[in-house]
Amino acid sequence: MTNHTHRFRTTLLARIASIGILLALYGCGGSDDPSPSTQFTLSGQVNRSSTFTRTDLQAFPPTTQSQGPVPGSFTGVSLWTLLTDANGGGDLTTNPQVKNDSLRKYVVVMGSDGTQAVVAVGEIHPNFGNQPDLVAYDVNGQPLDNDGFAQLVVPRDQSGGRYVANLVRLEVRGSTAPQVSLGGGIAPQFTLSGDIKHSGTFTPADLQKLPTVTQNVTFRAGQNTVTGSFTGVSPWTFLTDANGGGGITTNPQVQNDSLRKYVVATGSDGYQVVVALSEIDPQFGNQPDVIAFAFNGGSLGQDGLTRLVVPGDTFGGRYVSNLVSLEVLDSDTSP
Ligand SMILES: Nc1nc2c(c(=O)[nH]1)N[C@H]1C(S)=C(S)[C@@H](COP(=O)(O)O)O[C@H]1N2
Ligand SMILES: [Mo]
Repeated sequence: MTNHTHRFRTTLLARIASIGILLALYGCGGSDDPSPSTQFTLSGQVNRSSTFTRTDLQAFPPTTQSQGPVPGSFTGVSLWTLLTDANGGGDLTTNPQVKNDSLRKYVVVMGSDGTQAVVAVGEIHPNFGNQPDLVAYDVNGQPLDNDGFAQLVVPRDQSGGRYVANLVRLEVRGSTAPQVSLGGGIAPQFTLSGDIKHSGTFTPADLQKLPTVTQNVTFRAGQNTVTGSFTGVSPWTFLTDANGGGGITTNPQVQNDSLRKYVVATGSDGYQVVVALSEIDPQFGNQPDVIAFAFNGGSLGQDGLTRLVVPGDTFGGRYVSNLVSLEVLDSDTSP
């Protein structure tokens, strides 16, 4: 080895070392880089805004999830418990004047590196989606370490995009406005609007230009149990297909795009629910929701011309009938 080469290598090593130090200082790159969080705040539509440390999280009954897209056995507190518990948790705000008010809410989960994901409250509500999402503080019996003191765990997602590490903030949002009566009755069409390339109005005839799907479902409505088959289009197809909205990116390289978005479905009576876009994104929740125009091969009757169908939910609260609006919103830009 000549001196020249040796000097070059030394310089190179020094540079690599200094880049390493810079990366360590600024925490650039993926979720395994430094700047681990040691606490997060829970705020927004909760009666108890507060800060949570590892010790605070350990005060809740622990729950463990070992299945899911990210390997490991995660232990933490159920996201539902954290948001709703009236003692240690957020004690989620609900307006009793608004039917199923909690279904209009969603939580924005934020990491120290700016990663952000939406979970709909309906998604984790035990009566509706009942998803076992966790705020984990241990993996395989050890603290998360580089993923911060706490990480969101969404065990039933297809991939790990919503496993936001280094949690710094959980914010509950949604409309607190009383249900506006839009008059009710049979809505002839619904409007697609918001963060979508092709806004417009849609009738069942428009939906029939898209591939149709049929889902056999059972859901509870009060004391009744409804069983039957709904036919319509998948809302994911509707939002991404050129014959529908066509405006949600499906590029797998920018998969985090959809994680910040949610859909507000409104009925002709002003009844409103939120579905996280990641719930219906095949890469994440992959839920088989339907924008239905037929029930058991016939009309929807007094449920109107179109109805949202959420087969994964136990109760029918998110089965918004007489759809008048589907709005795609971004948690970054619309509070
Ligand atoms: N537009 C509208 N859709 C709605 C509701 C409502 O009040 N308005 N109630 C929801 C609730 S709480 C339930 S349980 C189901 C009832 O479904 P069913 O009318 O088929 O029994 O509809 C859901 N869809
Ligand atoms: Mo209901």
